[in-house]
This record gives sequence, structure tokens and C-alpha cells, in this order.
Amino acid sequence: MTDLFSSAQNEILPLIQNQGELLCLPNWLSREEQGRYFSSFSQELDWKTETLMMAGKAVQSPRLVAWYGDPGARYRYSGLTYTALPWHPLLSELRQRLIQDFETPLNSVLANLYRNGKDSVSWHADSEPELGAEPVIYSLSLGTSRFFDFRRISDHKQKHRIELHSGTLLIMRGPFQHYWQHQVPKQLKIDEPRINLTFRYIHQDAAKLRQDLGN
Ligand SMILES: O=C(O)CCC(=O)C(=O)O
Repeated sequence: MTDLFSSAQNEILPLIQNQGELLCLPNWLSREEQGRYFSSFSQELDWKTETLMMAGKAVQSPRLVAWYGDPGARYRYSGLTYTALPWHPLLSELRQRLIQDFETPLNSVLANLYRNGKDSVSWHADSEPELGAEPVIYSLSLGTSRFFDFRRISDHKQKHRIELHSGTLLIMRGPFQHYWQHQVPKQLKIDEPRINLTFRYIHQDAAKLRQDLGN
């Protein structure tokens, strides 16, 4: 496992050419902004445990989630359909900033709350059909630092680790989700919380079709 960002903490790094790009922008938010957003989101978002289907069994996710977006934004994940809540004003503010900075359409955000190091998200790719062929995911970290691992789908030995600090914006784009899975592993010594916001563009027609087909 290599730490790809150890030598260049303040640069934008296109890491994996031809297999998607992972760009890391440390300090995308100032310290004051990080504190303000973290405290509002931890208190004001509608945090819930997610029920995931694993090998035919319903299990509770080891983190809390909240899903916000434009009216009608639906997302199907692990056998369940989520309907977005109306935008929280500060999520909307961040979305506008991303749209302006990156000239990209965004209509929803999945928020994750890792209450401490026992919370995690296991290996997956953000490859649901409603995200489109080459989704661009804008992933913003707030609160305590956590590891973010990614590995090649066709060869799990090709595995890398970066550490995401508060205020960092990570962008996954191009065919990244086709070639790589990612996870936030448990870090049992950590007691502090972290919030992650993944802003996305959901193609509504694909989401509706999938819901109608029940898959
Ligand atoms: O918390 C993170 O940095 C990643 C979250 C994630 O993988 C997801 O929401 O799909």
C-alpha cells in the first residue's frame, strides 16, 4: 500500500491516467468554514442508519447517512430506493460553489456521518446506472482525518491509501469507478466524528426506470 500524497500535499494530482482520475485539493475550505459547516451539519442534517441488503439479509450500516437533492432525485443503492430531502441551505451553498468552481451540474448529495473510528464504509464503486457512464463525484471531508483506500477491481493487490483531512475536496472522475473500488476503513483508536459529503449528478430517467423495473 502506498501513500500517494505524502510528497505533494498541496497540489492537484491526476493519479491514474487512462483509468480515471483522483484529484485531491487540501484546504478547499478554510478552517473557519470547516468548523461552521461541521457544526451545522452534525446538528441539523436528518441523520439515519441505513439498512443495507447483504447476502439477502438486512443489516444496519456502520455509519449514519442523509440524502439531499433536487425535487424527485432518487437513488437506488443496495436494493433500496432513497428519495432526496429538500436542500439544507448550507448544502445548497456548497453545491453552488462547486458548480461555479468546476462548471458542473450537481443535483444531489449523500452525506455520511462517521461517529467515531468504529464507523466505516466497505469496498464499493459508485457505479449505479443513474450516475451515468463516467460519474464525477465531489467528495468533501469535514472533522477528524480518516484513511481513504482504493484498489483496482481486477487486481486487489494494487491498493493505495491517502489520508483525508478536514476541508479536503477529493474528486473522482473519468472511468475511475470502472477500474477502482474505494473504502473508508475502521480506525478503532479514533474517537472523534467525521462528516463526508459526496455531491453527484443523478440521471433521473435512469433512476426511475430502475425503480419501475425493481432492480
Ligand atoms: O467518506 C468517504 O470519504 C467516502 C464515502 C463514500 O465512499 C460514498 O459515499 O460512496
